[in-house]
Amino acid sequence: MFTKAIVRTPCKAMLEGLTEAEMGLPDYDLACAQHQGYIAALKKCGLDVTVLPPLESYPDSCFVEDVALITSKCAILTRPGAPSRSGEVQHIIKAVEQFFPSPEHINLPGTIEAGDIMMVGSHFYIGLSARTNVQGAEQLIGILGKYNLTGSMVKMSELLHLKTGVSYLENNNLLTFGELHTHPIFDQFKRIEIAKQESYAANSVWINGTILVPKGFPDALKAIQELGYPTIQISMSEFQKLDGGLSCLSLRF
Ligand code: CIR
Repeated sequence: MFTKAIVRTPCKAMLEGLTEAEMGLPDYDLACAQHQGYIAALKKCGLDVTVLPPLESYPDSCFVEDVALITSKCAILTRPGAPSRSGEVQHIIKAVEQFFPSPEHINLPGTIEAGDIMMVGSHFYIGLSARTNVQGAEQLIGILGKYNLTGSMVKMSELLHLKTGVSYLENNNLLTFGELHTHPIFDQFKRIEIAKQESYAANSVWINGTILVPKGFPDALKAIQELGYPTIQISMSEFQKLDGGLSCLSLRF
């Protein structure tokens, strides 16, 4: 069970955030309203939410998931592979230290963005993407080992982050999209394939038995509900324009 979450309010500079989505610029006020809806959903799932202030110098800073990995046993500050995002890490340290006073670090030449990390029990799958490299993944696996946790690498070639195309819903259920649907490393899971036109919903989030699903993806929603999960739909359109999935907006632990 998770009890806490950390989020960061979007900044006005989010309009300059990294994106390959070609969906137009986000509407800042709508993004803030959607962010409020996201926080309300986290609270509804029983989480205590720490809300950090906007950081105008970092357009992508609301995507806090990428800058730290928080497990039940340790916290690890990452080293984003996107140069414009590397400075975000120093701004999350204080919030993380409130819960884990001595967080671990990933050091260059290693890079990791935690959108590339998927937790399955005590095991962590680490996607090798344009943002996360082998050195970063090796460092992370070494750190996890100190806490009796394990990790393995997942080669990827198409998606931004591992969790862009795969989400673990507990109970052996995995939402998958594209190259990750057929990836042999996930053979032991029950895989629920999300179609291309709804691929954004492959990033859905399990929180204490409920699945948060982005709004507007009816087939994905139905498939998740048919597995027996209660769901909460969240409007994410303004974050989708920045390639930001539902999981990216929070650290959950
Ligand atoms: C970026 O490209 O870094 C942001 N615009 C989106 C980050 C999405 N994060 C995630 O998937 N974990």
